[in-house]
Amino acid sequence: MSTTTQGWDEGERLGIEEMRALQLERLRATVSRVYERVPFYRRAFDEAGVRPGDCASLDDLARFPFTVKADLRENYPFGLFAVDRSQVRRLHASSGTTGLPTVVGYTQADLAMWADMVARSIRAAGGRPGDTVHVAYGYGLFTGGLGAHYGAERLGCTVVPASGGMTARQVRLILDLKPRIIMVTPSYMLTLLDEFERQGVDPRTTSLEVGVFGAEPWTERMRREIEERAGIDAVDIYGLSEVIGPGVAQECVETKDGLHIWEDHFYPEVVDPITGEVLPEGEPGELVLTSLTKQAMPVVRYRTRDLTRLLPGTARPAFRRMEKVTGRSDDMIILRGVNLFPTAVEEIVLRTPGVAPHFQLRLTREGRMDALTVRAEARPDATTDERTAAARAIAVAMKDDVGVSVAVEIVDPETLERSVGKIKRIVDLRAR
Ligand code: DLL
Repeated sequence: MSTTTQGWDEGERLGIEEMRALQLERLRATVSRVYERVPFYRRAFDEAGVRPGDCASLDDLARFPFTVKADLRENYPFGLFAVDRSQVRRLHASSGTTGLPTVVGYTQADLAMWADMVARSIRAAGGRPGDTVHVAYGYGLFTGGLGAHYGAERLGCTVVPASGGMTARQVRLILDLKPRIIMVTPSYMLTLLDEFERQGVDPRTTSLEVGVFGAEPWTERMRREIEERAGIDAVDIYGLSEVIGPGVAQECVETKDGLHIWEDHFYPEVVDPITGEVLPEGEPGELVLTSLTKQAMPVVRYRTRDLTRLLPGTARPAFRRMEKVTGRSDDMIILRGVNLFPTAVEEIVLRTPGVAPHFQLRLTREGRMDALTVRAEARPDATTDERTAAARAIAVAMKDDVGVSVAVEIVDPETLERSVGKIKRIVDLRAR
């Protein structure tokens, strides 16, 4: 099977026809590989009545069954691996929001491909060899820190492996080591900006020029806030541990128009989240990804639950784009008939003075009615009056813009539960 030790810029030279041919070759190798080596896939393909040989065109992929997160859990920890354990060089795990973690593995070649894709991503974000990159994604089982780290090194950058937390120290490191690029969750970037301001430093005056933000959904409004307050270009990076980690798709700094999917390694489809039917380009639905070159843990038609749509390539014409992720299909709340995504609440919280854009949605049931409480963190300097006004403003906007009546609680800064820098957006207490 082909790997990418040739380099991160390899696939960027392909035209669309060459890309499709390469994808088909790699896809066929992948479905054969998993059928031969992973009992889970053999069973799933047999049950669906498909054989690797049935994959004669890229469209034939639609005949193959989906893989879902529960399949990883049921085969915990190593059941989906396609190589001998001795070939596995690294494990990562995602805590997930419920139950068992999911474990993913990488061979040496997988790690090289991953570093290539993150290097390509940083380059598309405007990074260059010789730049210093401050990595504030968490290091550890989460793929963010180490994924960003090896990609930046692969591109030829100097890495500051800051990891998450210790906000005051992060600010000190940025001021002293003068990185040009920061890689961090967008919500933690806002915390860093608050800290700069608390220390009396105008964040616009630092050495930072580019932020590569991902691991959680964020909006155009959040981009504007970060770009204005930090005086940087803010671009989006997407990925998930089941597929590789960060570096599946990246927004290009010159266009900022959605994320180019690195299709020479990750084949995208968008499907109807309910029927599973493949949707045409441009239609919104759930992103499904198939790895094309992974060895240790290939995935075929993995249902990401992330909602987006596919668009033609722009800055990198051979790679289709995915629109900024608007939410997850399992994050959608239906509250008294109104479909609601956390990103809609984010828009409101962001424009409300006195609160930080750190919020959580708590669903409860009162009698037979579902009730939603928006809990948002106050800004560190907000007065009691400002907190009261913010609560009122959020409730009014939720009613006027989204169409639902909610309760609002303004909580103290840094009090909402966080895991690897991501706030758990939805706490659903209805079933209890
Ligand atoms: O969050 C990998 C990553 C690290 C991506 C650093 C980007 C930067 P997981 O912990 O497995 O992996 O979580 C994957 O996070 O299915 C999305 O729901 C969400 N997500 C990741 N990137 C974005 C993004 C990492 N740019 C899950 N926009 C995914 C929206 C994102 N959601």
